[in-house]
Amino acid sequence: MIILHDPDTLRHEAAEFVGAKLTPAVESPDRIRNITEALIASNYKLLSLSSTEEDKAQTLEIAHLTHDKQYLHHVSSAHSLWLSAGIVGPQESVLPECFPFPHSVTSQPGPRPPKDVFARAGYYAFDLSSGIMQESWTSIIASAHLAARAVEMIHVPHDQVADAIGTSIAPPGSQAKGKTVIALCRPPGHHCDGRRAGGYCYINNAAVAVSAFRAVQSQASGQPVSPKIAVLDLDFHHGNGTQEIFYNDPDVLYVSIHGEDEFPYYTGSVDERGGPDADAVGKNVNLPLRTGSSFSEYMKLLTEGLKHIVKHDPMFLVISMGFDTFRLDPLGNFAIDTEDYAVMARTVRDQLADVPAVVLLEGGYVVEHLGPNFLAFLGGWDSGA
Ligand code: OKP
Ligand code: ZN
Repeated sequence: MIILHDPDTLRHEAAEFVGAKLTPAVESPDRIRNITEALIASNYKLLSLSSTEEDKAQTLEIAHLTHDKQYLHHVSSAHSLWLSAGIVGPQESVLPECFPFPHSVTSQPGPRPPKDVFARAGYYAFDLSSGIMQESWTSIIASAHLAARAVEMIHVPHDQVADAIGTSIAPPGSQAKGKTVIALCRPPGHHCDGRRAGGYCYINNAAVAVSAFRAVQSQASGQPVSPKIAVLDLDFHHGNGTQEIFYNDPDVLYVSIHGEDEFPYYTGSVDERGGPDADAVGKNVNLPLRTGSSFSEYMKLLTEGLKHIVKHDPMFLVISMGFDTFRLDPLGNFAIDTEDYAVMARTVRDQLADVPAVVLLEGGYVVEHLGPNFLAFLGGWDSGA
């Protein structure tokens, strides 16, 4: 098992609106610090990467496969625009002023983004928890790069991994069955739908992993191929962005277990099943769970979700792993404890032991419990079949 980290993911420190107050975002760099400290203390080997300009350019290219070009340009440039206009300071965040009116018969946001810099902040976001400060883009692209690199690592013999850092993709035959690479992504990705930031997400890292896997497989085959892939979203919140990006894609099964009627509020119901193409219907599986649910209730849904994934027979698995399902999380409300993450991980691994997997960090907001919860997950994963 390889665990990837990039110190650049710690640079982003945005503000968000909570009720009437502008405060430091709950999604903080201390989250990653707590995990890396716990990993080092437990003698896990962390691969600390730092992306080159070429890595960043390649990552952006992969992100463009599922994200609007002008959207990404906005995320990367909005802060410097606002800074030179004197609207924000370096540490202050670009945040929306006005959102498009999605159901109005008279307003037509249309495909063309507005010229006004304030209007654009609203056009390219769906909430007030995805501020952009001076160093946000550095972390956003580093986070997406970790997802892409995790996929490349799947294809590299793990005993040669030290040599592999910085080298290109290994030949396809070297892909061992069921390898796992874990990426300490930050900011998270699953709420970003390709043209809107939201819920602390700016680039959908799971979508980047899917695109990267397709690229590697296509390169290996010498022609575009579309292998079957599954995304299992275990964050407390529904991954509306990942759902939207792959909604009509029959090759990508999206399965999510999440808090019912919780953020992002307007998605995540069982009747969102994929489509409209007939072969994509059934390739989106939402498993909402009531407030206060216990781990045994959670496990029933996990078992059901895993059945769908096994039936899909994926060649590759992406896990959007959030630890905000933890009992003390300020943004979640399930009754899940540290040791349960070992059971959760082992259960997934037992069903899908032969499928290469990347695990991408999404949420989880009780900083001092993140390390222990992460370690429990890794322990369970390693003990699986
Ligand atoms: C992101 B992920 C804070 C409101 C925060 C956004 C929640 C984003 C969750 N009082 N609203 O799925 O962990
Ligand atoms: Zn979450």
